[in-house]
This record gives sequence, C-alpha cells and structure tokens, in this order.
Amino acid sequence: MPADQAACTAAVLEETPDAVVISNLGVASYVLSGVADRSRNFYLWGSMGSTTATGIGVAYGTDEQVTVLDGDGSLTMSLGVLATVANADVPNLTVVCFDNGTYGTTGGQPTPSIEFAAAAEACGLPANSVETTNGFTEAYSAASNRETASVIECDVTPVDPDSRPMFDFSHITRRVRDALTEE
Ligand SMILES: Cc1ncc(C[n+]2csc(CCOP(=O)(O)OP(=O)(O)O)c2C)c(N)n1
Ligand SMILES: [Mg+2]
Repeated sequence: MPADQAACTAAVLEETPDAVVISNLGVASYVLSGVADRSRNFYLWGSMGSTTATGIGVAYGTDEQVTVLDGDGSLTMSLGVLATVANADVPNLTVVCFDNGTYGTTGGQPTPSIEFAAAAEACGLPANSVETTNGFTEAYSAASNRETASVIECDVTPVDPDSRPMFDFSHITRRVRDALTEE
C-alpha cells in the first residue's frame, strides 16, 4: 500500500513548521491547502514543470528551510532541473516528488515510470525512494536536517481532494514574501 499524500504533507509541516512549502499545481496544492493554509505555502497554479525550479529560486532568497512538493508528471516535464539542484548552492532545499503514477489533476492518465531517486543520485544528490508514510517521515526528517539539498521520491495513492487553495496569484506570492521578510 503506497503512502498517504495528506499524511506525508502533514508530516512535512510537523517536522519543519517554518518551512516555505512550494506545491505543484493541482493535487499537491489541493492537499497542502487542506492540511493547513499558511502564509508560507507557495501554491503554484497552471505552471506545470516549474515547481522544483521555483524552489531553487526561493531557496536562494532565504536561509529558511524550503520544501518542494512536486508531482511525478511535473518533475518528468523538467527532469533536468535535478542537475540544476545538484549544482546550485541550496543546502536548505528538500525536493519531494509525490509519485502517484498518474497525471492525477487532469483525470488520472498514466505517467511514464521513472526512478526519480536514481535520477537524482545520478546527478549527485542524496536521494531516497519511499513507499510508506512512516518511511517518508523518516526520510524527510533526515533530508531536512542534511547540509545539502536532497530528493525524496514518495509513492502515493492517487487522491482527489475537495479542498482548493486561493486563486489569487499575486496575493499568494505577496503573502509568502511578506511572511519571509517580516520580523
Ligand atoms: C505545460 C502544461 N501542460 C499541461 C498542463 C495540464 N495539467 C495540469 S496538472 C497536470 C497533471 C500534473 O501531474 P503531476 O505533476 O503528476 O501531479 P498530480 O496531478 O498527479 O498530482 C496537467 C497535465 C499544464 N497545466 N501545463
Ligand atoms: Mg502525478
């Protein structure tokens, strides 16, 4: 039985309550907003393939923990970004790829099967592949405490949550920026 995406997302917020969390468009953002709508949530809308790249940019701008919740379809679209993560100076970045084996947000079409952790390791990054919620929680704790960027591939059961985050892009961005710059 694969991991529970909502429980893994909750584990991220429990382990790193102050993290900036950048969530892939669609399901990852729906789940995150359902677990907790917080000012340090950076929900992406529409911009498939750019979640991890956005994480690199944000990680350059803050010393706080930055956690990307990417999707398997989205990360496949921009797989080369793993090489950029490995070559960027972003020790505060953790990239999670929720692999539900589908383009879940658009109706569950199957995605190509990719070993994301192996691809990350081939780029020089520490990486884990996990298949249970407990395995994820352990791997995330280690990754977020590591002095380098890390990647976690997490097999999850596809879900179709009811929750939806706000749809005001400039407000989402401003809210994150303000949360990082206020005392
Ligand atoms: C460039 C681009 N192509 C296609 C889409 C349509 N689209 C939105 S979400 C999505 C599926 C994303 O799949 P994945 O990253 O695996 O996330 P999941 O929905 O499974 O959580 C697609 C194809 C888009 N928004 N942008
Ligand atoms: Mg998917």
